[in-house]
Amino acid sequence: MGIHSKTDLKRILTHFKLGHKNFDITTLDIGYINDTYSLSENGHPKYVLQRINHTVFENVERLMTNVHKALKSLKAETYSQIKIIPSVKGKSYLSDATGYWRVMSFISESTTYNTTTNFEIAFEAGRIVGLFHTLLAKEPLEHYRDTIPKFHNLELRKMQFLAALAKASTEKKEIAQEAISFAQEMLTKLEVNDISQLPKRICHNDTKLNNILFSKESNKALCLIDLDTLMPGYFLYDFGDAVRTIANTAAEDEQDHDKITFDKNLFEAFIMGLATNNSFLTNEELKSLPYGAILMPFLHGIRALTDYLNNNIYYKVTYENQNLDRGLSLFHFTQKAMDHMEYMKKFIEEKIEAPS
Ligand code: GN1
Ligand code: MG
Repeated sequence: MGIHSKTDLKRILTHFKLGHKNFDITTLDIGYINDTYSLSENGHPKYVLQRINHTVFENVERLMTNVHKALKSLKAETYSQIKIIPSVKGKSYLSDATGYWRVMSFISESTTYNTTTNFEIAFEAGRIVGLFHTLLAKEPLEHYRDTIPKFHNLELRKMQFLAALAKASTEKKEIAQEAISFAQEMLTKLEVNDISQLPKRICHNDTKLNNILFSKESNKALCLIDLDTLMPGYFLYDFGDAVRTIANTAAEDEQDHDKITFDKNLFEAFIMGLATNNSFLTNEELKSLPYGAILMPFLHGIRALTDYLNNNIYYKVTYENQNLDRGLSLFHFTQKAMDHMEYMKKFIEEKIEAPS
């Protein structure tokens, strides 16, 4: 069992409106932030129990309100609905001495992929990310609150990186030398881009491939999961996060950099899937997409590097230098994406219909 005992977890479950509480509880080793458990019946997962990281998400009430609102609009024949199971007090989460907890339905016969080499999966990922945005396109932005202010803000991540660098030990700085130089070089390059004129939309803000559910049987994408960071943002964020995990067939913390790819065929399949949605992006947004494919891996890389320099205070790590490995690997992909900038621009122009 993970960091919570079975007795604790069973006790938590008594506070939720579940028909019975006799589930087999297993730890799901997913994500770097929350603690996640699967609740199964006769070997079939039925629900997901999660402890929300309250240090990262300071206002859980706000977060759950965003999720509730979005779920009301995320309804379509080809989009599976995740249900939030209320607490016996009728709330969308439970807060007690052990933290903030929620229970969600598990979509049967569904699965996730950390990476893929399957074009059908890449295509489906594009289709569902586009569908998600199409369904949320008319949401009034003012109805949603920021769950993590300035989450994908380059200036904030730069300040946090510089603060960590100023405090880091000489030894750490030496070990991370290559990553630190790359970050500094890239910051100068990226800072000149002003995206503030782009339209804001309700974004998922963590559209990595393993936050998309797929049908085990048909490979169809079913829906997006992990709506914790759902809040206003720019479409290029969701685009970039998807591309960094689809065009790259290696793990996010891959240490063998020869394995890191910018696979054009997978990228193209993703774009073709995205293009099946009616055009919902402005011309300016379409032009900004290649930048998103550079910005997002870079932002995740600099955040991982910052956490390494800070002695791993934010992300869960399974070994001491994992944040550094993630940083280096993400920077490697950033470079690959930069090398494909013109190519991405051309392919997107050709395949995604601009608004008339
Ligand atoms: C974190 O825990 P998880 O995997 O949902 C992070 C994301 C990163 C991701 C992997 C709130 O998400 O931004 O994409 O790790 N979430 C938060 O790099 O920081
Ligand atoms: Mg997440």
